[in-house]
Amino acid sequence: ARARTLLCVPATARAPREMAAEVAAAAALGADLAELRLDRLAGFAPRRDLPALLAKPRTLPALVTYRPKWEGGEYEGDDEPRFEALQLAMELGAEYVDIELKVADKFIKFMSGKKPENCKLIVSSHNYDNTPSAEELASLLAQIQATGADIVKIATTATEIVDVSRMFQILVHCQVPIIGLVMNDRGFISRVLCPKFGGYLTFGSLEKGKESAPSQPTAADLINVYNIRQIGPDTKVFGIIGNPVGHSKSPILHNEAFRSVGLNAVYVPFLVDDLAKFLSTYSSPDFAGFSCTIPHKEAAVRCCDEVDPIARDIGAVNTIIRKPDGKLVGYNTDYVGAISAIEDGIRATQQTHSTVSPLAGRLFVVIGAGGAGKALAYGAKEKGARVVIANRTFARAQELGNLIGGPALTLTELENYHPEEGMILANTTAIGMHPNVNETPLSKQALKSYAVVFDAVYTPKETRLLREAAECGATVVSGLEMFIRQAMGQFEHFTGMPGC
Ligand code: SKM
Repeated sequence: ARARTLLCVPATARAPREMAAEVAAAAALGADLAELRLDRLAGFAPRRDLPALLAKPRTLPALVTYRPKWEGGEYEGDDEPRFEALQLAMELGAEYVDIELKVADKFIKFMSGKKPENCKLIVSSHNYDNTPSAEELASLLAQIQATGADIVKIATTATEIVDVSRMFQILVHCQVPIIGLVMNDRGFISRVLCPKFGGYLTFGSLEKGKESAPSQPTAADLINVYNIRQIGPDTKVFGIIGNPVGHSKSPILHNEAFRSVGLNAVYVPFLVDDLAKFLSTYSSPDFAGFSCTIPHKEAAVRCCDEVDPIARDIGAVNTIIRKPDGKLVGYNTDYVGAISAIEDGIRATQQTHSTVSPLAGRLFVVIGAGGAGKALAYGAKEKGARVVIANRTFARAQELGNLIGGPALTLTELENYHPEEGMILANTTAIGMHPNVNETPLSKQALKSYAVVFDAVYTPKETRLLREAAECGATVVSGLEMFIRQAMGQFEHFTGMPGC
C-alpha cells in the first residue's frame, strides 16, 4: 500500500523572516511539509538567509524550490548560482529539493554524487498550456524517472475537466512516488482527489491570495471541507456539475453530511463544459453520484440511462446516481425543495393551518425557462397555481408556457404586468448571483405587484431582488431554503439514508 498523501503548504513571502512565519503557520494548520519558494524572496542571499530558514529544530520538513522564470518561477539568473543555493539547502538538511526536468541531468552532474542520503530529489515538469495525451504523459514520466529522481512531479494545465482523468491514470500506474496535479479551475479535482489515486503530495495555500499556482485550494479547505486525510483508494466520489460552479455551497454541505454519517465519500465541484463527455470519461463506479446545476440540468435528462418519471415530465435533472450495474439514473429534487420552501414561507405569515396548498389558485410568475424554471413551473402547477413564464428570450418562455399550459412574457413585458393582487414571483435565472450582486431580474417598481417573492439564487443569501421585495412589503423566501431542501433529497438518493 502507498503512504498517505502529504499536504504541502507553499511559503511565498518576499522576506525570509515572513517566510519562516508562514512555515510556522502551515504547521499550526496541520500541514505535513512546507515548500520554501526561494525564487519569491527579494534580495535573496543564500549563505545569509538559508541557514536561518533551515535552522533546526524546524516546525515542518522543508521542500526547497528555486523556480526559474523559464519554468513559471521568478528566478532570472544563471543556473550555477541557483544550483549552489539548492546544494547548500541540501547540506543544511532540507528534506526535499525540487529541480526542473530540463536541467535535472546538469544539476545531478553538478552535485556529483554528493546528495545527502536523507534528502529526496523531486524532478519536476510544468506545462502551463495544456495536458498532453496519455502517451505523451507516459513518455514524460519515463523521462523523469530516467534522471534518477526520487520523486516525480508532473503539473499540467486543464483546458477541460476530462484532462484530469489522464493524470489520475498516470498516478495509479506509476511505480515510483509521484506528484501529479492539473492546474486551473478545470483541474481543481486533481488537487482534492489525488489521495484516492495515490499522489505523493498535494499543495494547499496558507490562505486565499497566497496560492503558488492557479486554483490551488487552501490547506484549511483541503483538511476541513474535503477531509483529504480520510480520502483513500476506496473513497466514493460525488460532486456538483455546473458552469460556473465555484459559488456552489454543495461541497460544504454534502461533505459535512457524509462526515456526520461516517461515509467514506468526498464531494467536489466539477467545472464541466461538455456533460456527455464528462460522464463518459468519469464512468467508473467510484464516481457514484452527481448534483447538476446551471446550465446542465436539461442535458442531464438526455445523458441518463433512466430518468425518474417526474424529472422527465419536468424536463430537468438535478441529481444523478450511478447504479451498481453502471447505469445512470436521473432525478429532480428541485421542485419539492423549492415548492415546499415557498409554501412554508407563506404559511409562516398566515394564521390558518389549512392542508390546502397556499399556492392553489394563485398567479405564479416564474422568471426563467431553464432547468430550475421548469421545476418551479411544474411544482406550482401541481399545487394548483396558475403559472406564467417570463424569460429574456421569448421563444424559450413560450416553449415552457406551452408545456405547462400558461402564458409567456418577455422580461420587458413583465415590468408592467399587474393583472391582479397577491401574485407570487419566483426567479430561477442566475441574475443577481455572486459576483453580479447588483443585478436584478425585475425593477423595484414592478415588485410592488407581488405578495410573495422567491429567489432560487442563494449566493448571496439576500439578493438585490429579495432585499427590494422586502422593502416593498412582500413575503420573501430565500434560495437557501430551497438549496438545503433539494440537497436533503439528493443525500437520500446518494446514500439511501434519510436526509434529516
Ligand atoms: O439543484 C441544485 C443543485 O443540486 C445544487 C446547486 C448548487 O450547488 O448550487 C444548486 C441547484 O441548482
